[in-house]
Amino acid sequence: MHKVAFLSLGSNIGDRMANIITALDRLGQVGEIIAVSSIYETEPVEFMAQPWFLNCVVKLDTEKMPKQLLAAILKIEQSMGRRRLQKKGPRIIDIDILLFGSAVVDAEGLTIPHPSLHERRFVLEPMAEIDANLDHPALKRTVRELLAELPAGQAVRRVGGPPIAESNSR
Ligand code: PH2
Ligand code: MG
Ligand code: MG
Repeated sequence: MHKVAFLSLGSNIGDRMANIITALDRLGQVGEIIAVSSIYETEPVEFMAQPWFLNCVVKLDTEKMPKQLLAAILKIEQSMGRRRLQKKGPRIIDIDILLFGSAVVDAEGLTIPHPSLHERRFVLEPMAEIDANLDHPALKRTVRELLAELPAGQAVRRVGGPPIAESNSR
């Protein structure tokens, strides 16, 4: 069964743009990429003492179940050399599941919607670009509303259009 997932990609180590492009390429093997947001350069949040990130959001059509999708994502992160040293700290690549259809999942190691989605400008801005009317299945607010309710701060600036063509084949 096809499901539509929204994923957040982030990198703040090495060639950040190349890392995002590699991750997008590998995600194209996990499902069909329906949409990619622009690339944003974003101020680190939550753990501030680290370099600025490049972030984007991807809309992915997948036949995987949430836990299978998570396993595939972790494999991509590992294949790109990610080492988990500092929680919320610098990373070559981070791929997070934001939404999975309208599913609400609270399992060991996997919470959907992503628990910080609604507090992060680096997630909401690119998401709004893809679909501002999208509903947060637990908060019952659209992405546009969540963005409007964010306190000021968290610098994000668009630095380029979507880095790959959409609708990659599997
Ligand atoms: N990821 C984090 C913590 N802080 N800040 C920005 N700007 N972008 C991120 O991707 C990010 C972050 C933990 O995953
Ligand atoms: Mg993350
Ligand atoms: Mg992560």
